[in-house]
Amino acid sequence: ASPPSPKQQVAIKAAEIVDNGMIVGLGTGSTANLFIDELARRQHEQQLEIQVVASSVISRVKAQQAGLQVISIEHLSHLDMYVDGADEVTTDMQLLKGRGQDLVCEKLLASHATAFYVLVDDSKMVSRIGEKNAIPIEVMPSAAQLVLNRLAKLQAKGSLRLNAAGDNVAYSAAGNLILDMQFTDLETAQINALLTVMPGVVEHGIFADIVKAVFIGSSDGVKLLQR
Ligand code: DER
Repeated sequence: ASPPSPKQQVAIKAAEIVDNGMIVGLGTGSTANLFIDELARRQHEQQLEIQVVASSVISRVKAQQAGLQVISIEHLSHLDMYVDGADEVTTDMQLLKGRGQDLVCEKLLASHATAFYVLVDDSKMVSRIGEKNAIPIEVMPSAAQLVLNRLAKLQAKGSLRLNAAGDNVAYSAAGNLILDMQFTDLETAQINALLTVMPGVVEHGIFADIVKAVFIGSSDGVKLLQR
């Protein structure tokens, strides 16, 4: 078989730190899928006794099909770890997420987990958040225009996310609309602070200071950023 790709290598590393008896949160996306596969492999090969909770329907279905024991978020007593991908990572471990449609649940589980681990390949590394992607801002549908107006006053530019066909707005898994916005003259910490308290904003893609470790896969192996 061909050697594991950088993304597979980080998924393997993350699956190795799962211990018996843990409740493990599953992220959403292509890297999270590789982690689910590795976790299922470990459970099968080493009779691991774990339970999992998923950040999306697609990850729940994948986990169930892989034979993992899925519990619902409503019944969570605690969450030992949450493992997910990201769209951008800085060397001081700030993240941008939300290119998918499950941001609300991803951040809920990431923030409540005892340990939040992020799996990326080195293409996701940036020197500042927002360098390569817009900031996803999930808004109450009725608040989209009000929030857009408010952000325009802060020189932010962007638009409502459309569906794949481009012929309608995209709704998130939580039933909200998503504004993809670029900010020019505000620091990440300022954007994070203003979005976190802005009425109408349900969630946003800046994950500041909640990551325990980032596994970075590249052609020369796996690097670890640790808090
Ligand atoms: O939606 C998200 O935040 C996901 O983590 C995602 O954007 C990362 O996906 P990938 O692992 O497929 O790159």
